[in-house]
Amino acid sequence: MAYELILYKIENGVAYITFNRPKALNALNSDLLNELLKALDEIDGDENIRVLVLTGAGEKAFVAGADISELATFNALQAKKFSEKGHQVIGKLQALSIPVIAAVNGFALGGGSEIALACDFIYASENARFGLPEINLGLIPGFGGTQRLPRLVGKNRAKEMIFTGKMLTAKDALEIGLVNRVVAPETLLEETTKTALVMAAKGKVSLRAAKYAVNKGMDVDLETGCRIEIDAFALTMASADAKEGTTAFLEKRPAQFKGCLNE
Ligand code: CO8
Repeated sequence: MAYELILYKIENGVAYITFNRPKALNALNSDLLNELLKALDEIDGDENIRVLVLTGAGEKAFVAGADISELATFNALQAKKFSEKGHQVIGKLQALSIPVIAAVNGFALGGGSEIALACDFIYASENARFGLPEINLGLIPGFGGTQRLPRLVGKNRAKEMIFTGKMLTAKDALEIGLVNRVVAPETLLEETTKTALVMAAKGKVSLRAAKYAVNKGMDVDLETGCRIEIDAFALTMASADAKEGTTAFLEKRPAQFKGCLNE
């Protein structure tokens, strides 16, 4: 499918989705959400893609939230449908079996922060700003922010952000563990790609099993989480990559994982 509101490319096993409405600071309207869902379906069905990177076009924004000009026209039922659509797309993003990095290059507000929160981790440029400003519009976050933010940064920090609508700088976001790294704007994609390529060269089964174990384990008690890890570990032992990885170690050579870039 041809995309108009996102840019989509694949390089060296890494897929890149760029939100591409820079004049509206990449705000999310229904058409953009539909395109994003399509692209995620494509990625889900392509076994050669190892990692996904999300970023925003232009220098000002990752995504400045849901498109307020569209939002303002909704009645409660339309708002419910739009929120459900957002949850569907962002749920799909979180459920991808491959690692996903958000490369946040400017404003990540409202739905933009909520997309970043559904990624496996976030790299931010020094000019990144994070916030859930819906309270300033007489609303609350509607794409998962009230749920994912407290799970990542803790209940009280999340409440402060949601109740005040204040934006965090990249430095603040790093301090509370919302982002993993802060880099100069001009190096953001390069640094993100470096990490993406490190992951892309790992065993496919083990990478997926690791993501599955962490994500599933976070939503259950420790004992159940450990059972999930045991089963996922056993699955990796059955893979050709485990055989290759352990053999390569014993033979004192780099592992050549099947289906990986270094194959
Ligand atoms: N929607 C639509 N247009 C936007 C948005 C947005 N979220 N953000 C910016 N724009 C547009 C502006 O209207 C402006 O357009 P124009 O040039 O035609 O006037 C252009 O982008 C540039 O913006 P500014 O001139 O405002 O740029 P500034 O640098 O002065 O300010 C800000 C940048 C601070 C980011 C400012 O634009 C802003 O506050 N934007 C709104 C941020 C916001 O409130 N986001 C949350 C939206 S609500 C949401 O995300 C809820 C998600 C769940 C929804 C569930 C629905 C049911």
